[in-house]
Amino acid sequence: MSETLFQACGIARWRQQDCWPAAVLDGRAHYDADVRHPLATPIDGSALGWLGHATLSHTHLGINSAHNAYLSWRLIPAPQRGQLIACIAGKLRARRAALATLITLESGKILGEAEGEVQEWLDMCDFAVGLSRQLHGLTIASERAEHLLLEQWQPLGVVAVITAFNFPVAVWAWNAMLALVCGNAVIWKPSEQTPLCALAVQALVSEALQECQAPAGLCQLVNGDAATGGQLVADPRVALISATGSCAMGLAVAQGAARRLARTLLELGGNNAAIVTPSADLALATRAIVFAAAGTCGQRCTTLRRLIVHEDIAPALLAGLVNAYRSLPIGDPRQPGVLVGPLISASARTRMQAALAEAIRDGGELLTGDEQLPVGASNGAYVRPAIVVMPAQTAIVMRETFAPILYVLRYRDFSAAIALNNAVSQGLSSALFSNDLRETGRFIGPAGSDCGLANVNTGTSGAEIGGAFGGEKLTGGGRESGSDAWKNYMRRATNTINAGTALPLAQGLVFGERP
Ligand code: UN1
Repeated sequence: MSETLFQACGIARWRQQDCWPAAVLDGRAHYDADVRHPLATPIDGSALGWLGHATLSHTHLGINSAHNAYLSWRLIPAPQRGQLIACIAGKLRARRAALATLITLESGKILGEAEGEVQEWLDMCDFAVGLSRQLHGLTIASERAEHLLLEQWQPLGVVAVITAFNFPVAVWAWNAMLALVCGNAVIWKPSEQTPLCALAVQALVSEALQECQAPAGLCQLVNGDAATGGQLVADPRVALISATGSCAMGLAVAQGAARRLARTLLELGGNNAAIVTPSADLALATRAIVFAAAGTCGQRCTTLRRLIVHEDIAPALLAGLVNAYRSLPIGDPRQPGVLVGPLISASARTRMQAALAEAIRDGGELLTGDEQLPVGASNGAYVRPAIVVMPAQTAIVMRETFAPILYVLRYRDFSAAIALNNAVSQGLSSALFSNDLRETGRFIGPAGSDCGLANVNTGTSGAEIGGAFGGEKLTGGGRESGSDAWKNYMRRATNTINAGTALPLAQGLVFGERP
């Protein structure tokens, strides 16, 4: 097993008789001898040990201790809280190569993309440290003499973070770096498919907490399942549930949270489209489409799934794309030069094949992508990314299949292209390839793309952390990472302060004696 890697990531000490912890609470590992499931790398199916399962009492203890940590952490001035993030960033810089290798081993994404994911955490650290001196409210002109009207942002409480396998580190970092700097504690339920990345993150953060003499309970980790998520959602001490994953999971979280009117921050499925118009730079569009549709083996929430191309340029664009797809280096994601690694599991490959079969039944023409690829003698779920030309936007096109399938739709009129873009129930990301100012204006205008991300001449995936990230409709409406997403992790208090000796009432109200 990858002993040296586990040591470099600070997690080797946590493995007991081939079993990884069910939870890490207050920096200490907890095990569950009764329930455990096997872990394997998607690269070739080789074993990575066993994972314990967080019990009800692990999660209960984790929330309790996180809540206690929050009670003291909220009193620490925000710029000092920022110093904890700076310390985390320092440790991460020293461990970046090891962590990227672990991300590749556990999620199957290529090393370059895993390095990008670590960079995304570092970027979030920079952003959060800067933010620690800028958690600003407003002063508002009061209608009353000698009165001050203020808005302040206060820490919220315990933030539960639920993440998916495809970004096993970065999406936690979006949430945790902001939550901590805003004065909160975090309890994390990572994907059951990528617990080792979560343990490596936890090991690093535990060291930083100790070094900065911050409460050990500020970051808790529970390796559980949907029931664990349900427990986090139901617990009244959890102030915010931030969840990333499928629309079905998000609906369950939202319904559970609604029962106690808890706050949610949801980043769910996408069914992202790119429109390519006759004025587009086709060479640039082709490169962007290949990265967005085939990168990460089609397993980003921002992956390009629908290509809406003007019928006059469709033959030229598709010829270039098919060429590029046929020469995509697919294989072991650790090898330099490889651009497409395996799908996360054999069942993901089965779902991809079922979607392709349905598309073909609907009259789709498969241009590339019907082979299963044996890579060496391995057990990985390697596939060639698929392109399917569809006669219409049928049910399968409207659904998100978490695999590299690009459905092609042709259009004649630009309004029809925008209508196709907006016709799906998700609203995460979208792109326009055009050199026409009027088309661009319409696409990013009020009657244009209805998505949270609307890009021009760049693909649907690979957002920077500086902007707010998230989408509309079944994508859940949440906004994470940059811009003012930090406000999700704080509560707003409006303060009216009377600095005078009279008691004027708002709206000029007279109650009893005249002033
Ligand atoms: C995700 O797939 O859940 O914009 C997040 C991107 C990445 C984040 C993706 N920065 O593709």
